[in-house]
Amino acid sequence: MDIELAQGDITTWRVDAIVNAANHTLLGGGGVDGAIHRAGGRAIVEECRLLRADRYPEGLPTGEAVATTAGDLPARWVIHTVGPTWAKTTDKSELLRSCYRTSLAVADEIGAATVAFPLVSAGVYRWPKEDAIVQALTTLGSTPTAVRTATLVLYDEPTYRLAEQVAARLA
Ligand code: AR6
Repeated sequence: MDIELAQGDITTWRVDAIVNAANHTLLGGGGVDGAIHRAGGRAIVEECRLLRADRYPEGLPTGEAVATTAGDLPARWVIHTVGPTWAKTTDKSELLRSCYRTSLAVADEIGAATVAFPLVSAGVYRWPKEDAIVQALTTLGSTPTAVRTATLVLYDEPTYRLAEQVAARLA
């Protein structure tokens, strides 16, 4: 799989699937989740409501992923995953890596060949950006998948520059 870095608003990405840094409720929130729900329209929240009623009455567990329509977005699907919140005293990085692995597994199930990821957990959930980038790139680079291209979309310029530095160090 090719792994690319890009900067911008993931809701504008024309790929098979974009990943959403969601929360357990699947019903929207702030950050990239809010942006996806605003730009994607009612169809996403309607499908999320059905998923909550049928498959996830208690909510989507941290580290897992599930796909819905992308509604009005240029992508075909949204893959919702729930990252862990950052905690100084507990190492939750396995859950963060699980978000990338399970999102790729869902992409394989639905036949998505191109997938764009945000930097899961690195906003409202306060994961330090540099480590979030390391977890993202190392997990994407080591997960067997039929996905052809994974793009890590960094929202702002400083985070994009940081991701370039981390990628160069890991290469
Ligand atoms: N495109 C790309 N990246 C974005 C965009 C965008 N449009 N908007 C924000 N980011 P966050 P989390 C970046 O907070 O930390 C929500 O309320 C942002 O700069 O979206 O996993 C959910 O409902 C950061 O680097 O997700 C949950 O409750 C990264 O995306 C909670 O926040 C992730 O930031 C999830 O928190």
